Amino acid sequence: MRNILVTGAFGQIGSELIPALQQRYGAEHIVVSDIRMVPLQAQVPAPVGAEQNYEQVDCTQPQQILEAVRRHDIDTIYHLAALLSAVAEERPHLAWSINMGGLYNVLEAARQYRCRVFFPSSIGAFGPSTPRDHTPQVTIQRPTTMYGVTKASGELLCDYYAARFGLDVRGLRLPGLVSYVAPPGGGTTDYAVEIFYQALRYKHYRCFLGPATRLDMMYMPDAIRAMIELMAADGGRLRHRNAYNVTAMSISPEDLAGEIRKHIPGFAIDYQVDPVRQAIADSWPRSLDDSVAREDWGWAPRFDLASMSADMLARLAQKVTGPGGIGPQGLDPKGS
Ligand code: AKB
Repeated sequence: MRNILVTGAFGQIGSELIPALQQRYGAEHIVVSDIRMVPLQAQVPAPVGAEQNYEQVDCTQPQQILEAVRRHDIDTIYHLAALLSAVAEERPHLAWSINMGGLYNVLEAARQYRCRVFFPSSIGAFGPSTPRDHTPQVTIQRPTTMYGVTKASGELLCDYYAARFGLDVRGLRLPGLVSYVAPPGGGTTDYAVEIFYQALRYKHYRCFLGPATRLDMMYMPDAIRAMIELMAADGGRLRHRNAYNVTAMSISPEDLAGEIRKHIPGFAIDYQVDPVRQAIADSWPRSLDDSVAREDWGWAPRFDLASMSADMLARLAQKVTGPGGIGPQGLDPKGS
């Protein structure tokens, strides 16, 4: 094997993907890249080994990607650098530049150096005219957000590079991801992470989505495993490379609050709906059908709502309230 480049590595996914890749393939084979410097500007501690195998890469700059791929003898790229849905809606031009421009540059580098590529699509690649329940693998995709436009277009661009240039490009339509390691930034599903921090700190959370807003979610360990398993799968069995529906649970804020209350009696949730994020959520599926991923490469989640919540609370308890914990200072006490 040669080496693996991860772009946007200091984000929510990268912070857990990097250690998993290092463990599976050896730290010396994993090249960590982000627009942020390591480790000073990273929001989270840089993954182990990041100092050695680090490249500062702005994906909108084609030369920077080409250089990183050439210098490190890269044969696989996990392209994670992207803006999430809410921030993309605030800054649509920047979102197009980063999400589409970045992907194009990565695919071009992959074409020139014959790399395999992983592309994270999203439930955001669907829109209000998509069937919202048990959303099929192949269905209407007319997203109404800039994030969704970049994800649906990204899937098509990946398919184009696969068909036209024979590139091995694979992707997942990821649901909201819940993680205790690094916070998400600017997504519509971020409430499902914030709620755990605020439950432990204040026994109270003010949610920016309405109580019954049902969306697909997944615990990060399952998501990391899905990415690695998809990239390791026998390519001959993959019928829909860009991109596979995957999910672990379909839940609403009131479901999640009810589950947390089993561990933190007295936990209270109230609602101050953000119209922008609510409109985005209302345009997305309520539940994906991921049976094609299960058939083609054996996908199966290991965490459901109960096991995810128990694990999140146990792991976050130490981080938030334990010795050396970050505590409530500096946080919005209303949890909004
Ligand atoms: C977001 O909310 O923007 C992301 C996603 C579902 O793609 N978490």
